[in-house]
Amino acid sequence: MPANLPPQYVELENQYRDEKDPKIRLELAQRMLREIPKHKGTDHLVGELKRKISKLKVQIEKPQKHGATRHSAPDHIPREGAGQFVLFGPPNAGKSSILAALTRAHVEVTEWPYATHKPVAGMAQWENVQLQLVDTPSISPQFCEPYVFNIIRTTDVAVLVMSLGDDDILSEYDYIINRVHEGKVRLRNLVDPDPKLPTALDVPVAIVATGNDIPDSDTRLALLSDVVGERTTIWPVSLTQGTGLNEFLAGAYKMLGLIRVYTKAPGHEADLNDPILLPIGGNVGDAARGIHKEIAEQLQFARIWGTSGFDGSRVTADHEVADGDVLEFHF
Ligand SMILES: Nc1nc2c(ncn2[C@@H]2O[C@H](COP(=O)(O)OP(=O)(O)OP(=O)(O)O)[C@@H](O)[C@H]2O)c(=O)[nH]1
Ligand SMILES: [Mg+2]
Repeated sequence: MPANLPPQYVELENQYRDEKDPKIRLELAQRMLREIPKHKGTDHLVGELKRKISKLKVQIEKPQKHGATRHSAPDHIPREGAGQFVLFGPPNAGKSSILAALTRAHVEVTEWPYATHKPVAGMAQWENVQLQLVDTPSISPQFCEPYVFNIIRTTDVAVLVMSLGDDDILSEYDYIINRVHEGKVRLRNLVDPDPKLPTALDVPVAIVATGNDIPDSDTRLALLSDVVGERTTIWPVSLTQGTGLNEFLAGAYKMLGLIRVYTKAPGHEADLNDPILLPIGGNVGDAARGIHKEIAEQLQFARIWGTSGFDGSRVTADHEVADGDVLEFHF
């Protein structure tokens, strides 16, 4: 086994080994595949992971014996786009309104609570990137679908949605954080670290505060900000006025820790609508692999244009790329 596996990978692998639920195992294996550095030394491991993923998919889709229909809880939403953001929180907070405003998904927005009873995914466009938003049934003392915790546990970023029209915003906040913790989801920075668990398994979390147009919303936002402090970001939005949504998408994208690079053919302009997404720290070889394995294998050098001062310089596969770089591959 190659020695240079990142700690996130090793931690995911430990969790994978202990996990019994095939759907969560599938999600973990897919995350491992994304974390693994792709080079000759890891080819074997990548192949093994892909085999595991195919097996798990077959296992999940296989109908049960005796002709029974499988009624499994919808606790796995396949990730699409640059990253997945699961919206969760108390009833009537505005989760479905956010999907209605930013995606084409069909969701039910109502004045009464508990309108959403199953998860719904939709794609939001931010600049030239697609972000997947997932609406979920609300969490409250009266009603809670335990599968929601599984959906939150395996997402890229969990987004707590709270309403600034809610007089009990602080007790709602406490309730949700504790309830999610009881559901065995560790929201990064919002709960004390568990010494028995690696912190890389904590789910990154941010907060969207809806109703920024409602009277006294400023006061409630100040109260919430005091409690949350520096632990995570709060994005105030108003769905009726359409404000704050772009800031939310920009910040959400930033939380994914990705960079965008573009490719061009010699003598042509780069297509700036079609980025290759790489984790921060990715190199020219990773970008080539983002298009096709063979391009990476046959690559001799690349020319690079970028904000960091490169203007068509020749670089090799191990050259680290920066956000916005344009690459021209030569074989
Ligand atoms: N004034 C105002 N109303 C909002 C805002 N966001 C949502 N609402 C209203 O709040 C109500 C609940 O919105 P939903 O999006 O259905 O809330 P939810 O969190 O999906 O609620 P359930 O799934 O039913 O528990 C609706 O009447 C929305 O129109 C906002 O920013 N400002
Ligand atoms: Mg809803």
